[in-house]
Amino acid sequence: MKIALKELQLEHLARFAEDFYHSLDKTHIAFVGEYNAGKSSLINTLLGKKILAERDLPTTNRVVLVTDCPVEKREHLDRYTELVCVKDPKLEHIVLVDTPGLSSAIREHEDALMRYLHKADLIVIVAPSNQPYTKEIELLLNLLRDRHSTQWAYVINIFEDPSVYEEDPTKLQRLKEFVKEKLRNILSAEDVENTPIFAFSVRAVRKGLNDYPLVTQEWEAFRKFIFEEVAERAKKLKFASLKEKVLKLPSGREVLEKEAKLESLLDRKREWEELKENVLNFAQKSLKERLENIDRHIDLLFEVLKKDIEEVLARYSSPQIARNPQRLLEELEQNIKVKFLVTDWLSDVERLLDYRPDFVKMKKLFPTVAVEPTIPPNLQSMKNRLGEDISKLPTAVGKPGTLAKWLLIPSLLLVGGGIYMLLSQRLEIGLALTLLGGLLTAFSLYRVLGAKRILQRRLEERLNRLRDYYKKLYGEYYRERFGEKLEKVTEYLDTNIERLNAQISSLSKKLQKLKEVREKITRQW
Ligand SMILES: Nc1nc2c(ncn2[C@@H]2O[C@H](COP(=O)(O)OP(=O)(O)O)[C@@H](O)[C@H]2O)c(=O)[nH]1
Ligand SMILES: [Mg+2]
Repeated sequence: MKIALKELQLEHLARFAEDFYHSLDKTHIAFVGEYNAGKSSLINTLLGKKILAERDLPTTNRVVLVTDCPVEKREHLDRYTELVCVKDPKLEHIVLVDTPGLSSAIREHEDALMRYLHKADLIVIVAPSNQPYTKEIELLLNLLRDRHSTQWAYVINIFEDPSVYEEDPTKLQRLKEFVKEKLRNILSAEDVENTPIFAFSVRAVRKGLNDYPLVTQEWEAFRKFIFEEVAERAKKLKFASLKEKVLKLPSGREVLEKEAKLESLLDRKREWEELKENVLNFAQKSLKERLENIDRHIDLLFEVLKKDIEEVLARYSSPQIARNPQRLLEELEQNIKVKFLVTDWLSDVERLLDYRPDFVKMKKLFPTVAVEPTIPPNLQSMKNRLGEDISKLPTAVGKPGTLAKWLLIPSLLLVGGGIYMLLSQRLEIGLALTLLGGLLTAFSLYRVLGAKRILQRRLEERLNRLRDYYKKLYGEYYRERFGEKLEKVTEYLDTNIERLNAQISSLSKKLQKLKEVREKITRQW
């Protein structure tokens, strides 16, 4: 084909075809399964070389493509994909694909793995014998079962001692039958028939197979399946599809298809951008509402508190307060305790500072947005602080009139003394003492009689200060926590938009190239 194109002097097209030849047209065999199922070990064993890290961290969310290329190398194709080139003729027409653990991937559909699996031609599910079928595997099957081009295979990696199976071969059969039964629940009867199931132990294979004839048989069948059956089919397919592509090119169908794809990518990008805008608007609105709600709540709380204090105060007169302030203060304290520490007021505050309902609502409104409703920190301590401050309130205002009360008798004595002096004709001293005594008496009386007013004013001032303080404190606390959480959401949205942008730009470039080639062909033909 290449030579034929060269003869036609279609250099461009020849190079273009070569690109296809080396990448797109290979058959991709993806190995998927839970973390630690033995996927990487299995690929290494198939190739007889330690190419992939075994016991890799479950967090490495990367797809690794292993295939044969002219030059041995390792390179990152993008953030999520690594290409390992080895010289191995067995891989001329196939790519073996190692994937991270399933559990983390399925949670985020747009994840690297899920994107990848949509283009895999054969998916080999690898599961350990002690857990041969999991919810994640079921989800995966469900997600991809309608893709008619996907073929499945199943490997049960025997982790326990394989001699158990050698002694009782029906055990192996039962293990396979169990998996087959599960597959029947999801795949069509035909697909299940076309899904070969193998059970062997990667570790036993590595140790040397002489001791385990049954498991050996299984392993050999699997090797043949991959390197003969699938690879052979891949070879035929590649030539067929290359031919098809080259023939399609002049007809312009390729261009049209790519243009349609580009259009749909642009649509999706617009959708995500719109989603981001809506999410941010919603967040802004609910934050505003919540802050107002916090203000209102605190106002109300202090309003009730004020009324309560007034009610208690009404039962006391100023002289009573000056004589025994302790009694009033204790009653106030008792009252506050009952009102606020026993009733639900403080839990209301705790609920008010919790942003989860806002994010639950967000998730309901925009199901595509990934938010985990975790509990915001410090809720308990924020609530306790208020409780403490309020219960300390009565003791913090002091005891007005107490000092004046003690001053009253000495000042009256002073007046008495002064009058006595006056009567004894000691006019100057007498007058001075009477005046001083009179002034002190008036002052003390004023203080004693004003005790209630002073107390009331101090309580009110303190209440207002506390109220404003807590409005500010809670407002800031909520704004900050909410902001942190929202940032995670925006990050998620931005990543998706960026990903689409990258796809769009790469597709546009391809399209451009395709158009150039097409133009050249039409000119030369
Ligand atoms: N006992 C036993 N251990 C195995 C077997 N296959 C793999 N392992 C071990 O299981 C661990 C996880 O293997 P790995 O290939 O990294 O799993 P992956 O996370 O699916 O890629 C490694 O320590 C392997 O040596 C097996 O057949 N039997
Ligand atoms: Mg691995």
